[in-house]
Amino acid sequence: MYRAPRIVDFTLSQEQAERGENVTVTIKAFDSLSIDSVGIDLIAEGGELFPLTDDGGGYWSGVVNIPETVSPGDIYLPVKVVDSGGGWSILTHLNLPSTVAGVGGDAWDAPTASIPALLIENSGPVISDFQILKDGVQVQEIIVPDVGDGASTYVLTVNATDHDAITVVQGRLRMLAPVGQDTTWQTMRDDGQQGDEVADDGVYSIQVTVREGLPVDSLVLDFRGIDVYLQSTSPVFEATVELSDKEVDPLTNPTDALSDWGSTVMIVMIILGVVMLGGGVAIVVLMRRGGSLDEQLGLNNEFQKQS
Ligand SMILES: [Ca+2]
Ligand SMILES: [Ca+2]
Repeated sequence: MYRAPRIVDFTLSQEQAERGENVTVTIKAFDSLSIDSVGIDLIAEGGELFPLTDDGGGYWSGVVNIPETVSPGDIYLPVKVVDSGGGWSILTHLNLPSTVAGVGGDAWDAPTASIPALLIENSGPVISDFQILKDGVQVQEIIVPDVGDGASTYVLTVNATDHDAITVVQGRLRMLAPVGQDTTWQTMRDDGQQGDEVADDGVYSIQVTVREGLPVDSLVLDFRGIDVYLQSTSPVFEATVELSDKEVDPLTNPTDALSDWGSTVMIVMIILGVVMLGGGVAIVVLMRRGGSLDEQLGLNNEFQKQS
């Protein structure tokens, strides 16, 4: 009588795993014929068939890489057992020993049990790479407009990734939020609209209006994402923003300096040039009059009188 292959023992190296993680599986297979191969078949889960190697004594073991496509929660790793007669089974249950027929027996009293489940862990979206953009160009700080100059607009962006679909990405924007919403989570967008440069690229953006005369301060903004299983980024991602009343610093931002400060730099250079030219003329005159340059300049007159 032909009997399908079955498994009588199944152990996992761990009870839970992240997607992308490796888990070691050891199985004892049983068949009335010899067993050709044993593998963990995750093709239906969007993964592949992970072959196990024959350790002898009916045991087979190997490493399974948990596919990114698996949903979080408890899963059973399906075991594919192929025997030398070409029969095969995909199993998620164990045949427990029978008091009548022993291990692997098919007797009326042989109970079955589920193999141990593996808990696929879920975490909230990973937030990274906070950026401040002004007119599409990355900047290091936010300049608060002087009173009377009107508000100015910046775009804040973060990158968000998750194994699962992301439902929403939000920022808690303190003084940069609309009035009265300092601690409200504001929804960011990834639809290519209103300051978001590229739709669906995982870079989430939000436009902020910087009101004139805001206090110059350092702000800690919070960002989080929530995935389709309602798992939230924990702890929240913090980004520090400097609010400044300084104009563009020509040393740290040479491109802006050329456009915004070109005329000022030119005036400074002209003044410097005049001073240096004047200095040069004075030194020539002093040297012609003879004597030590220090003496002529009056630098050590006091010292000479004492000696
Ligand atoms: Ca997730
Ligand atoms: Ca985007």
